Parts: sequence; structure tokens; C-alpha cells
Amino acid sequence: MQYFDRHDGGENAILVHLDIREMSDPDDLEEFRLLVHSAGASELAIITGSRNKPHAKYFVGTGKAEEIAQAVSEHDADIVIFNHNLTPSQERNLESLIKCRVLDRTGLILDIFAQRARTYEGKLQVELAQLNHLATRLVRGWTHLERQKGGIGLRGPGETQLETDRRLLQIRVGQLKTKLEKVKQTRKQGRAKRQKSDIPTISLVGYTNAGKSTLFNRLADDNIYAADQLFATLDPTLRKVRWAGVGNVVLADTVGFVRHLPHELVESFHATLEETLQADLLLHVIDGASDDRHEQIEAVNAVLAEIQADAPILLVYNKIDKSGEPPAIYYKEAGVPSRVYVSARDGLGMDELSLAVSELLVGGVAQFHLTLPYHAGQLSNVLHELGVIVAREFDETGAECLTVSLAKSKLQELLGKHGLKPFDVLPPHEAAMLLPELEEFEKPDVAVVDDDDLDEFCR
Ligand SMILES: Nc1nc2c(ncn2[C@@H]2O[C@H](COP(=O)(O)OP(=O)(O)OP(=O)(O)O)[C@@H](O)[C@H]2O)c(=O)[nH]1
Ligand SMILES: [Mg+2]
Repeated sequence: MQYFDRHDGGENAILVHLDIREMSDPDDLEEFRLLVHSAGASELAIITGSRNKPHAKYFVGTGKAEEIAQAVSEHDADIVIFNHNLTPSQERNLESLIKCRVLDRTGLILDIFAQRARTYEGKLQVELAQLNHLATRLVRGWTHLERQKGGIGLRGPGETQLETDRRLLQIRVGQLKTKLEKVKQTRKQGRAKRQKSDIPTISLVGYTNAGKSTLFNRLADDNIYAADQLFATLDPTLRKVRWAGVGNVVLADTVGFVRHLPHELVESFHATLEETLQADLLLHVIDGASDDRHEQIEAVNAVLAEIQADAPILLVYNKIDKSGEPPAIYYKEAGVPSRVYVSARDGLGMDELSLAVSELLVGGVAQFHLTLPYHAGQLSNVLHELGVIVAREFDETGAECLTVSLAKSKLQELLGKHGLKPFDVLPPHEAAMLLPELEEFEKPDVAVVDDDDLDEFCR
């Protein structure tokens, strides 16, 4: 038997993409090229073709496999990347025929994720996903695996390299899971704190490259990494921002969705998506200038349905500077916006977005003039925490007078929670607006979260 170590691979790539007629929803060629580019590889040539179904041994047919081998030697390529998932044996057969490293679609996406993960949790998740992928195809050279190898202190007598690899892998997987569980607990605590504070959360979700981080930056006036590469963001990033008409909100940027995301990644990025489950509102950011936008919207909706996200959704059609549409809000019924058109890059449509979000979150805002009795200091703190106070002064009796801008229903709820009657603290015509449903809110137990806690969590 001939032994060889696995080819090292590199950056100069031959791409392979087939139309498989049996697959109803083929992977897109343009997206594939963007993925390859995102991974930092350069494209030497693309080999395309079509088949009714994948070839058992090579995925592509024998003739096509030879064509690939030919291209590899012609272009002196380091790696062949397939826009499909290969079985371990197909990968192995191809490598031994082509004499070059072969990477499949899952491997490619994992590689991008590995390069992009920035936080501790993101890195752990990527490593776990990689090990799970590896477990099915232990790859330290295909043929040496079953060879007996002597190694001092490394393994028991008679144990093969393959067994050792498997055992080490399992130990590492176990360690990673424990660490991730700890991170998850910490995250949960942070979230509980945030929920108590009454501050609404808005999550930006959407297909990769739609412009979520660009929008996030604009909204948070911040500099989170945005780049024309797929999966520029891998970790949910949180910021506390002041939203006109709503007050303080927590904004969350999330990882981009992609069609046919490898199963290992769907699993291990659940924590990232969990953030979206907790949101009061989802902004589904769409690359409105992309020809694939319909498929991308569907792909995102499918995942949202899968993880049972039930927050209201506003569709944000981004990149109108490219698509040429004017900034606008579309309503599905009075007061319920369903779509807005913006350009995150150029700051177009930001007023429309702002209005739509406040209408969805607070159902229309109004200004109220509160005169608070001395024992209502806690309510004053809560209003401050919510960022809804427009003006503040004291009258001649020393009572605190606040002008606040917030939703009727929210003020109603807060007054009820603090045991205050609208007619005692509001001018009669404003109090009259609140009366009907006040009875429901009579729990005086409100938790005040101090700003430092939140800031720490939001970093
Ligand atoms: N023309 C135009 N380009 C935009 C706009 N918004 C974002 N982009 C560009 O689109 C690319 C992707 O933007 P990101 O904000 O990184 O996209 P993302 O949705 O966060 O992507 P992932 O984190 O990979 O999921 C970048 O090159 C941006 O400059 C826009 O309004 N108009
Ligand atoms: Mg991003």
C-alpha cells in the first residue's frame, strides 16, 4: 500500500460547481465565489458542469475529475474547492486522483468562520464545529491512519493512530462543551438583568452581506467591523443606543444567515441566534440591490421559523443608493409598518426607519406632563433609565415636573406599577387618554437596574 500525507493546500484555488438536477435548490455560483473570496483564496479557474445526481466515487464524473486534475497541474493550484458537500470518501478519492487538497462547502464555510471569530465564545463555537466536522473524516494523511505507530507515552500498546486521534478529539470536544456551557450561563445572567430593566432589544438579522453591521454602526454611531466579505460578524454585538421616540434600546448585531449552512454550524451557533429570540423587534436587513434577495429573504425566514423567533419583524430593504428606490415606509395596516427602504451606507431613509421602529415598539408616542409626588422617586428613576424624559423642573411646592415622550400604553403600565392614579399626576386631558385599561397594572414591584450594570453588559 502506498502512503502519502495529505496535501497542504494553499490560497490558489480551482473552483468546482455543478448543477445537480436532483437538487431542487442548487447553491448559487456567485455566492460561492464570494465565499471563496471571503476565505481569502484567489480563483484560478472555475470548472462547471451538470449531472443528474452526484457520482458515488468522485461526486463529479470520472471525466470531469480528470479535467479538474488537468486544470490543477496547468494552473499549479494549491487547492480545489467544491461548492457542494462531499462525503469523506469522495474527498479522499478526489485527493488521491487530483493530487491536490480538496475542500468542500462545509469546510470552506468553517474556514471562514474560523478566521472571523473574534470573541471567546465565537472561537469556542467554531472549534467545536470544526472538530465535529473532522470527526467524520480524520485527515492526518489518508492512508497512515490505520498504521500502527509507536509513540512514547502517547497511547496504550497496540492502539492505532486513528484511535488516538479519536480519543484526543473526544477529550477536546468535551472540554469545549463545558467551556461553552459556562459562557452560556454568564450570557443568561446578563440577559435576565437586561429584561428586568424594561429596555427593549432590537436585533438586526439577515442574510450575510446585507449590510447589518453597516446599519448597526450608523445606528450605534460606532465602529463595528463591516467589510465586503461574507460573515464579517460572528458574534452578537450589543450596544445601548437612544432611539428617537422610544428612549433607550439595546441594539444587537448578529451573524449573517446563509443558505445550506452546514449542520454543525447551525447547531453550534444557536447561542448567537438565541439573542434574536429574546428581541422585542427584529430588523430583517435585506440587500435590496441583490438579484437573489427573494431567495435570501426566504432563507432567513426559514431559519427564523426554525428557531421559533416570534418577535415582530420589520423588513429593511437596504442599499437603495444602488437599487435606486426612494426612502419610504410601507404599512400593512394603519400604524403597523412592514417595510422600510434605506441606505445604511449613505444614511438615506434613517428618519423613516426611526419612525417605523418607534411605531412598532411603542405603538405611537405622545408627550405627557407629569407632576410627581415626593414618594414617586422610583418612577422618576425608571423614566430616566428608559431615556424618555424631555424636560425636568420643580414647581413651587418642590414637586418634580417631567415632560416625557413615550407610548400611552407604556406610561399606563408604569403608573399602574407604581400605584399612581393618572388624574393625580397628569393634566385632566392627558389623564383621560390613559384611563381605560389602567386596572391591569397594579404590581408595585419594579426592578431598577443601574446604568453601570447595563453598560458593562453592553460593553
Ligand atoms: N451600496 C451600498 N453598500 C452597502 C450598504 N450597506 C452596506 N453596504 C456594503 O455591503 C457590504 C456588507 O456590509 P456589512 O454591513 O458588513 O454586511 P453584514 O450584513 O453585516 O454582513 P455579515 O456580517 O457578513 O453577515 C459592505 O461592503 C458594505 O459597505 C448600502 O446602503 N449601500
Ligand atoms: Mg456583519
